[in-house]
Amino acid sequence: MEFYQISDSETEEYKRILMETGYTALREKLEETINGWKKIKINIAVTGESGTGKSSFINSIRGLMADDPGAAEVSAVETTMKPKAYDHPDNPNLQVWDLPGVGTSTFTRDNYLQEVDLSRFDFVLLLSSSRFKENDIWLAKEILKLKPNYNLFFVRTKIDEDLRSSQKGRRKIQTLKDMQALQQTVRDNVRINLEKGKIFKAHIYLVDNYDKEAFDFATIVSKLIQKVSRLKREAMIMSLSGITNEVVQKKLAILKSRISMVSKTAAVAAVFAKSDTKYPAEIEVLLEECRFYRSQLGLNLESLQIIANRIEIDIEELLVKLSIQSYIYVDCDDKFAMYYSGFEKIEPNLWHSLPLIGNMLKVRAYQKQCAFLMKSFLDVCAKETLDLQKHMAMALEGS
Ligand SMILES: Nc1nc2c(ncn2[C@@H]2O[C@H](COP(=O)(O)OP(=O)(O)O)[C@@H](O)[C@H]2O)c(=O)[nH]1
Ligand SMILES: [Mg+2]
Repeated sequence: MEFYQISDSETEEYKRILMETGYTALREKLEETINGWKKIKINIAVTGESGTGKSSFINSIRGLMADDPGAAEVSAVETTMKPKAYDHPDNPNLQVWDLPGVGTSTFTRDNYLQEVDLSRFDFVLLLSSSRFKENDIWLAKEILKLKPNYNLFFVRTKIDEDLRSSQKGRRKIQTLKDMQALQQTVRDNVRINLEKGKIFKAHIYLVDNYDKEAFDFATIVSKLIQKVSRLKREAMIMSLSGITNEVVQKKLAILKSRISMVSKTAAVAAVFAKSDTKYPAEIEVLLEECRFYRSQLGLNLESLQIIANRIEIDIEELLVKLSIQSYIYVDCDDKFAMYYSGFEKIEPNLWHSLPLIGNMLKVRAYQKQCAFLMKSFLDVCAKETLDLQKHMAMALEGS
């Protein structure tokens, strides 16, 4: 990842902002540059007949399980009577909409398009747990009439059940090859089913809503990231929880790319801002960024608690078992200041003899020091996230 050193003119500009409008203004400038994605709205619609797995899919893509707080209600009976938006917990601008299918009592072909207004969605995911029905095909065609290359995905859910039932009534254990052949058959059937309805070149995905690493779940996530406009891509990645390994890797790359920018601000603060706490002025900027890593990678205590609940162990035990440290360093100013002192290399006395060029060099030296701290902390978080994912996968497999 490229690291951009602060230029003299940037230093001057930052310093001017700091002197003229204060530290808050400098922080706001940084905020605008690195958190612009938070203002970007992304809307994903999930539709299909009742019982096809809409609520389950929505929970999975939000990184939740049905009994987590804020999860969509999963039930064998129809619960979706009107469109309902689910916010992402960390980013209310990513909304996943649970839309009733066409043909329910309140949503008929006559009023569906007016009630739902498809133009506000970046994606429509049409779910079915068997063949796509006449109403589904009608809706798909209306969508494609509106915009021929609309991001419309056909999602065939409950593929795990197809595989399970194919095993029933047979003595021979189905091999991996048998399973793959069966998936291909389902995929072909969906394609034929859609072609009969005059829908060609459809994007078809097979999923088990309860296993995100199996079948095409990860591919859907990957396609969502790919197909969203370039402007929205970063927002999309940052708004998804680390639900698949690919999302985690993409998040790490984005977090790393912020280091140059954040370290510039921190360095200018270190040299020119007066701190109103007992800690150096750069601490505030660094701590906020490190806390952001933690929440982005699901290492805050609330997220860890959810994982501990899922795999049914005590959170304390989980922390010890995986030797998770990140939450300690960024727990409070005090602990973070201690952590930061481990990175302090700059000798204040050295600069007194060079008051003029001294400041520019000093800003650069601080920038390096701050960048090194963020890089190190991000490495710690990356390792912990991967350990946690592995541990969770193993624990859930064993259960
Ligand atoms: N085996 C399996 N069951 C699923 C899957 N998706 C949903 N279900 C189950 O199907 C039922 C209906 O799911 P729900 O998400 O409430 O569907 P909705 O009515 O479309 O919102 C529930 O009992 C779910 O547990 C899946 O991919 N595989
Ligand atoms: Mg539902």
